[in-house]
Amino acid sequence: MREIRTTCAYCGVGCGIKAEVTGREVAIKGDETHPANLGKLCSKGTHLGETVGLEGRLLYPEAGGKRVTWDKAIDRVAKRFADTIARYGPDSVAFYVSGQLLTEDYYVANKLMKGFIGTGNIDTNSRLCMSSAVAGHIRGFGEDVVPATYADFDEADLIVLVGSNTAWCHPIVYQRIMAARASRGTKLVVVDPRRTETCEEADLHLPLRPGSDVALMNGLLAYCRDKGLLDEGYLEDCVTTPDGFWEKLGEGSDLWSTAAACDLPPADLLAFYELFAANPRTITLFSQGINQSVRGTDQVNAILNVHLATGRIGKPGAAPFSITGQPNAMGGREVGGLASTLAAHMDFAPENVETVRRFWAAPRMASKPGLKAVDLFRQVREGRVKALWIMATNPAVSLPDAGLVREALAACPFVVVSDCIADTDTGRFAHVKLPAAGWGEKDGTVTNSERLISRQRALFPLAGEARPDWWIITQVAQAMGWTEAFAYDRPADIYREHARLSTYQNGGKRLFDIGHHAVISNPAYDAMTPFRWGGEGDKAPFANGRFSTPDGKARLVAVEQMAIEAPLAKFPMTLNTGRYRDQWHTMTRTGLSPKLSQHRREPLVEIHPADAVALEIQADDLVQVSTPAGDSVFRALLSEGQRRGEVFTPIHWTDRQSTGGRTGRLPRPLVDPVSGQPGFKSTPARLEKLAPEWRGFVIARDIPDEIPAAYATKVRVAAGWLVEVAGDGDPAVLAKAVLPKGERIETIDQARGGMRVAVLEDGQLIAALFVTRSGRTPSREWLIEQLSAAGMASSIELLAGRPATPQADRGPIVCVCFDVGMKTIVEAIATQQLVSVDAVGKALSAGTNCGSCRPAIQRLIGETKEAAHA
Ligand SMILES: Nc1nc2c(c(=O)[nH]1)N[C@H]1C(S)=C(S)[C@@H](COP(=O)(O)OP(=O)(O)OC[C@H]3O[C@@H](n4cnc5c(=O)[nH]c(N)nc54)[C@H](O)[C@@H]3O)O[C@H]1N2
Ligand SMILES: Nc1nc2c(c(=O)[nH]1)N[C@H]1C(S)=C(S)[C@@H](COP(=O)(O)OP(=O)(O)OC[C@H]3O[C@@H](n4cnc5c(=O)[nH]c(N)nc54)[C@H](O)[C@@H]3O)O[C@H]1N2
Ligand code: SF4
Ligand SMILES: [Mo]
Repeated sequence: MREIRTTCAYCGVGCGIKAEVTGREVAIKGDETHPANLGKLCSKGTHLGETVGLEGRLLYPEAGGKRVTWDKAIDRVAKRFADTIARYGPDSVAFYVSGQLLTEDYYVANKLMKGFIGTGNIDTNSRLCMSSAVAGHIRGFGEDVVPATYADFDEADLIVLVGSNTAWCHPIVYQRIMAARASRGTKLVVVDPRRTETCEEADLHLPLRPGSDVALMNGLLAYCRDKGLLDEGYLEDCVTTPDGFWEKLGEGSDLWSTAAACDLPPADLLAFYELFAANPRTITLFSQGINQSVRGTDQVNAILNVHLATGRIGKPGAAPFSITGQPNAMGGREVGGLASTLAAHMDFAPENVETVRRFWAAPRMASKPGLKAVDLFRQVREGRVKALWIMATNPAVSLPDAGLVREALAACPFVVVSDCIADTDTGRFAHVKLPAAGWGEKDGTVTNSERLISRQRALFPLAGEARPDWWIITQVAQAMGWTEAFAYDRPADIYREHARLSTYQNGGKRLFDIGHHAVISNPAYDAMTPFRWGGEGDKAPFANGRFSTPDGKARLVAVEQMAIEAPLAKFPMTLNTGRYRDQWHTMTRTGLSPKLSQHRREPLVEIHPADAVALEIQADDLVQVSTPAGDSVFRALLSEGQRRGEVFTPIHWTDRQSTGGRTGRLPRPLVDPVSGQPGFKSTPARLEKLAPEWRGFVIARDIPDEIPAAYATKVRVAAGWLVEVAGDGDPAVLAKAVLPKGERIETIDQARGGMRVAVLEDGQLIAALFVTRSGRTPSREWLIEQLSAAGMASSIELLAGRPATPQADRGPIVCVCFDVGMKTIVEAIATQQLVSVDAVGKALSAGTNCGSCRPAIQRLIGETKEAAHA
């Protein structure tokens, strides 16, 4: 057993992990010495060990669907890119990369495209994620700098979460906020149209009208001015205020107009403003509810304006805080991996282009920004971009209007995909597939949300013929003739060059400067402990009131609330999209974990009960969601947490897991005019109840790729798969397609038009299918257990779907670490009069390991109390 310190594969919190490695197995623990998490891990980090096997991995290069050697694959990619460039010029090729690459991978991809191929056409999925924050920071501060750290949560008196489901998407940050609240009574306000689990502990939840955040923040700023809360000295010395800024702000920013614009009770709005007035130590944390909007950059600046004007920046516990999504979104920004930035926090100003050209000794420097993601794929579809290399992202699923993206990929003459997974929606369009090293095999650095650079270290040898992304990119660069410029032997070589560029002719112009690592030795790189760039010493960036603009002053940016799109006659509702607690994006990795698949077993559309009544939709009905871009089918979940007229769907399910639940098909390709970030959170939509003739489920050790059912969504369970299905016609067609050979027992329920089949091998259940036309289907849990249970159930039990002596029904699993179900928790709360999450933890252990389910337990305590009073 070896113990290796590394960082989590998933979110931008960037938790440190202590991995105990034995062969290809790993026990995952939180690293108590890592400043980001101090030993804690959420459900996804805790269960990383379930995702490091070789199942589904791409293990060797493929060209034209056939296995080839690395030499052949690299030669093919290099030749095709070189030919395309020779015939059509550098702008005819592009890279589309990812915040899930390591900084070293990212650096060489950016260098190859912008310095050697000679075009700005390298964009990243961070365009879909952070680009409005980047653009807002540059407008306000002159540089893309996040002026906060997690330690600020410990010192703030008020934390405002805007457009962030922190409890699910940044759980360890959420736990830190909860700890601060418990110890010093920090106030918490959540601004989100939906009532998410993040609202469970909040002092105030503002369910504002989607897209009205500028009005909310401008109203707050006007309130601060009227109450004399502006920091006049700071404004004078450190901030440039455009002419007419205050006059413009005054129009329509009074409390009543703001309340109307945001569709909020004026009393709630005032309560928020008063909390803000009373607590100068304020952190405003924001995320996709702000960024993913066609007015995202303005929304970011509306937040920055408030902090700048009240001097709540550069001080302990006071800052605007754009939290990042992907593990290395920040590292990508540092190397300049966006098409709109150049390198090392430099833009395309002619003197920067010259600086970087000289540093790289670049033969062919890009002199202007390249295509941003949505435009890039448009140009691919129109045939202007003819060779595309996609690394560590799944755009066939995750870009808006995924249907159009698929057309683009299908039409593109040459598509290369580097991924660690063999069969992804995007990989299906690849002419060449390159096997990338997976999380447990990679070696390099990542930067988290708070500018902390940490090492990610390899735990295992490379799987099959998989290779690190930096190696693949530099091999192609060398094959294209740039041997010396890409002659790196190890990630440390690349890191040193990146550090040198950050300091090269910088002279204090940019805060991103890690020049002290320009000559870091290989052993020191290997042993590197987390460190932060930005402020001087322990100080926050901008603590001295100097910003990265030519005159050193920050800038207020006049932003106006844009009119919000009125509902369309054909699409009267509004679709909002986002994440589930235990799945990561397109499920290529979390989807392998049976534990993580317990939290949500299907993609659900969340609807307000009153809307559901009007549409004659009941809980668990199948519902078709249609938008101007496309449609997909989801299971209905009625939720009081939705605003009326608005629905929510999760982004995770892909064609690999389902026929329904395909959120990616629904958003339109509309983007913010400054940042180019798509407005994923707001799409006109229509809902229709579907009435398939039958519905039910299949569980099986193995499931074929194609499932002949109108609706089918699959998730991993212990020892196999669970597929929820619905369809028309004879279900025997489905049974024939999905059930394996073996000893078969079955019943047909003529009255209800049902069918129940169990398939056994040596007396052990290997598959089962339950469908019904009008009746109920049994709970899935016991049957799932029978796939791996040693004790053999009787035929009668198997066809009933439950044991002869009934077990207590635990309900859906809430605590995945200790397998504690909802019904068990509710019963304990009621019978033992448990009033706190800790009390539930003492009684049942639930919530005492990773803590991700604590907000859910809190909600159950509230609901049980309410039910008792009703
Ligand atoms: N479990 C899990 N965690 C993740 C990820 C994951 O896939 N799964 N992905 C990571 C990544 S890359 C990212 S970018 C982050 C995203 O983290 P978050 O931004 O927290 O997650 P989302 O669910 O996309 O959206 C956040 C919230 O914005 C709200 N919202 C929608 N419209 C508006 C609006 O107009 N105004 C306001 N104020 N709010 C609005 C939504 O209702 C939603 O609850 O999560 C990271 N962490
Ligand atoms: N409707 C809607 N759409 C959205 C969003 C939304 O909120 N709503 N959110 C957007 C956001 S914020 C994001 S970040 C994107 C995420 O969307 P994607 O980036 O498309 O999602 P992932 O599933 O993370 O894709 C990563 C891919 O890289 C592979 N991979 C993992 N590690 C490595 C590696 O080290 N090397 C290589 N070469 N491959 C690797 C994985 O197997 C996977 O196929 O989705 C965006 N799309
Ligand atoms: S909060 Fe969870 S997913 Fe994010 S880095 Fe930490 S353990 Fe990983
Ligand atoms: Mo993201």
